[in-house]
Amino acid sequence: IKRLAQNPPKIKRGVLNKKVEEAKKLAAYAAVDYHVKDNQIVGIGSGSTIVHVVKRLAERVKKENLNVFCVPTSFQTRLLIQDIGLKVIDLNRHLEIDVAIDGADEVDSELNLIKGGGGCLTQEKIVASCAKSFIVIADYRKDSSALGEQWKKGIPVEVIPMAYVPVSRAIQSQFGGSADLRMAVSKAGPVVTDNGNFLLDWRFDQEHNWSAVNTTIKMMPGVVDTGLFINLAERVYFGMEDGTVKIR
Ligand code: ABF
Repeated sequence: IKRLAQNPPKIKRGVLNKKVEEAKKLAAYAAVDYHVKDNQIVGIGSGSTIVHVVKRLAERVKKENLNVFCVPTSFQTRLLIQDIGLKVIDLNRHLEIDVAIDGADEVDSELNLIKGGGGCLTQEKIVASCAKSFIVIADYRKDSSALGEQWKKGIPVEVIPMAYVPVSRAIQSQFGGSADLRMAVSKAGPVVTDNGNFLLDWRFDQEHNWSAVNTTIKMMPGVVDTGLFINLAERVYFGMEDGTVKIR
């Protein structure tokens, strides 16, 4: 037992990663194949699951000769779209998006989402709210009955840099838990979003009325937006461990 504890079998992580990656791909392909049609404006979210969306979309555009324009939700996604040869369009050119597809950090039984683990929540929420239909894709680990059950890193809140301390204190005093400045992996400084702002990660210690919490936090001076996506998602595709896709 001691030897096993010192040398844990390495295979397991590789197998898990492969399963998770396959689940992300399944969800992404299902969403692109069902929801994207010719002559559409498509919002493209951020994160690792979205990479599969971009690949599948590029495949379909080539094969079916589709005329699709993409609205990215982050700098990373813009590059991804451009590199693969898809057409990019900005919101100031086209106000209405036919369908937006994005990942999530956690999805509860009522399709409330925690997003922003990747730091792109504000642009993601803008694009989602301009879409006629907002579709979420995720692997099975994100499927939850109540927020906080699976995702332990807290709810991200994007703040104007000078406001991070007052906002953090206000969140903690009104709702408890701890709202901490997200630091870069190097610890050299805070993470800075595509919009030049900071992020707080609020680890809550009880269940809340998420719609009310979202509205209250959003009203705090200095808050740009929260990673709570309430009443936005129309449908969620979960890629499952057994190779199926679960739709909620
Ligand atoms: C974005 O990417 C985020 O809102 C969410 O934080 C994250 C999900 O990442 P991944 O697809 O890599 O799990 O959609």
